[in-house]
Amino acid sequence: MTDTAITDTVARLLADRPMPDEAPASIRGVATSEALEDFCLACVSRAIDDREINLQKRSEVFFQISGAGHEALLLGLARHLRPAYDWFFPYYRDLALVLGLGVTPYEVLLQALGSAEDPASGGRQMPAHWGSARLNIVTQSSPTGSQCLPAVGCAEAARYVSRRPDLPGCTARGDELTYVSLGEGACSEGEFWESLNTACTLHLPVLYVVADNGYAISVPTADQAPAPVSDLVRGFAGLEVHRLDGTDYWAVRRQAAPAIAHVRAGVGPALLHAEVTRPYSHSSADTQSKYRTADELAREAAHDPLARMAETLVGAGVLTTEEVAGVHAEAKALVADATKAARAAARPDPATVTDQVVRLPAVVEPPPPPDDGGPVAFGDAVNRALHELMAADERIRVFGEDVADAREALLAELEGKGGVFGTTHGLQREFGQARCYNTPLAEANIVGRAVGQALRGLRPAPEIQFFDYIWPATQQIKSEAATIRWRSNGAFTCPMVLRVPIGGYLTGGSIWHSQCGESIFAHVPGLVVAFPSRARDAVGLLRTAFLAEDPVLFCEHKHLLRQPYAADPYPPDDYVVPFGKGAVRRPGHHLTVVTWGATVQRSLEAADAIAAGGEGPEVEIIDLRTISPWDHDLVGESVRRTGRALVVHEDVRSGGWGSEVAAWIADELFSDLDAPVRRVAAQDCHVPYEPTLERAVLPQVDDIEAAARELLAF
Ligand SMILES: Cc1ncc(C[n+]2csc(CCOP(=O)(O)OP(=O)(O)O)c2C)c(N)n1
Ligand SMILES: [Mg+2]
Repeated sequence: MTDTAITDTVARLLADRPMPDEAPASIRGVATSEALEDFCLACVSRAIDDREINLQKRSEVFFQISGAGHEALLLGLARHLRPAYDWFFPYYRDLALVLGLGVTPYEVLLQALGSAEDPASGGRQMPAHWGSARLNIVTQSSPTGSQCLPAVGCAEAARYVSRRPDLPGCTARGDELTYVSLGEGACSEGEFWESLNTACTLHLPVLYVVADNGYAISVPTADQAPAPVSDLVRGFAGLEVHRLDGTDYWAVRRQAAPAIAHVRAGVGPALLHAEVTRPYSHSSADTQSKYRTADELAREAAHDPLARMAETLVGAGVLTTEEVAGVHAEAKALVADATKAARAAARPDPATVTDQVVRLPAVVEPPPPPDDGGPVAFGDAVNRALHELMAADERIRVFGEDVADAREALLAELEGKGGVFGTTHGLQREFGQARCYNTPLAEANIVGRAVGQALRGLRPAPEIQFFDYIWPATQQIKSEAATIRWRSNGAFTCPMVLRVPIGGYLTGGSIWHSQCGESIFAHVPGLVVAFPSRARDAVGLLRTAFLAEDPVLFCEHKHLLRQPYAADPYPPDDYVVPFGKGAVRRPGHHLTVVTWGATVQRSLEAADAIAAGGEGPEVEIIDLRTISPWDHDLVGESVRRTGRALVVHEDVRSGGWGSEVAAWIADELFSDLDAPVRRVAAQDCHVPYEPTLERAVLPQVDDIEAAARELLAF
């Protein structure tokens, strides 16, 4: 069973069952042989569910969620889709689809049993979280609806790549489509609607499949929306919409074929809204008799897709009733064999559990570049670096709100916008609209589409306009981008450089344009957080970020963009800054200050005041440059020497990244310390508008100086 392709699974079920001579060559327009094969697969799919439920009761499987009731729909669709050619973002109930695409029962059982050999996740993800790099089935996550925007990004990438066949690591067929499915409950998620917006605006080849089984766990459809989704979406220009009976295999075959051909032809997206059943409870954690009557379940059973398929095949003289029972029995035996084989497969090794969280690019920092040449402001340096990087790598695409210059037709006569801070100015003019473009005003859309493009090997560089507005994208950053490598055990990666202007000290920025909050993202495994304080480091870190195979949150402090002290001569081409490597910005031997971003300069000023021109103590200033990962070695070496540590940051104090740094110092360097570890940070408060109030909330030079003096005197 181990290496058996699914065609062999079907062949085994049909081996002793030649089709009777009198059987029709086709039934309702579908070749009888195909219908028979799909019936066998449907029985295998159901048998897998039954087996897993049984194994779950015996605590061999730790969770179960079934594909029961959805089989005819998914097998009917799989017939028109191309594994390893089209791209797939399935839902957890898509067991029959993945079987139809070529995932074997053995592979499904490997995941359910949590084996190391589970090709989807190596035992890391729950059952029904599909993923097969071999078949273009993208690693699945659990948040309902979060697959939609990456699917759109994937379709976008296919178009881009198919016109540039030489991009390294990227392939496209030209007429592949992107399949994305969800339940009617998940259609309530905003990301679904954001994705439709872009799929329609760009006429992308996305096939949406909504499997409507009437319930989202216990919530009936009527509680989700005012009308069925196929009615709700009718305002989307360019979306082809079909409603179908997903329990009728033959109806699915007939209706899906033209819709899929439409999508494949590149005319635009289509949405199939299919009614299906849910004979089993939502999952092993649910008991549907608590909210569905026996009558209702009995009525639904009359539409069970397996029973309907069997009825038609028997009616057409292809199978007898006894043979139907025989197929079920053999499917069960086949799944039992697969279970046996999967039980014998290797168990995961706990020592490997932190493998594939993130892989840092192996770059070595050259000696500091010469300090000659005219200073370039932080913001201009970022702009220049983006020009340089995009010229060298056609996989890089920059997109977000206002990042483009202007409408193409007006470029000759206008200066162009290029971002609210001007950091993307001229990119559209130089590289064209395909490489620098505006998105809808929707942050999840921006990052979700980047995820899909990254999965196809591109190097997307999405921009969030202000850190204060990053939150709608949090799910895509935290639950998608940051988990893709780990949850797929390295089968998929998500390289993207997510640039975001951050921070305050703006006098007038107020709560909605001044937040820091990098600690929230530094807390997320799988995400690199860079936070440079000067132009040279911004360029070096940006270069490294585009070498990474993982998502990088690249914080560009708004206050630093134009400050003369943050300007540097533009560094030479080979200047890169490794992730997790800090820099000593001021040597000293009496106290170590660990900081990053806009508080680096404030710490330097405080240190100068304390040194009093060589009369006072010397404070060492370490600029971490990336806070995840951060440079434990540099901090450790310094604090061992000085015996005193102060962590300074602009983010709020409680739970800020300073808590992590301070805790580490206390843990690791306790015996080297001559004073407690202190923090200077923003008050636990929002950033206010009025300048004296802003000063009171954000850490100032005086605050740093006072804390440092206190520690020095301890
Ligand atoms: C964002 C998010 N919220 C809640 C959940 C918990 N949850 C898992 S499945 C589900 C119901 C989904 O219903 P539907 O989309 O109709 O799919 P079905 O299970 O009926 O096939 C819920 C609420 C989740 N996984 N993700
Ligand atoms: Mg549902």
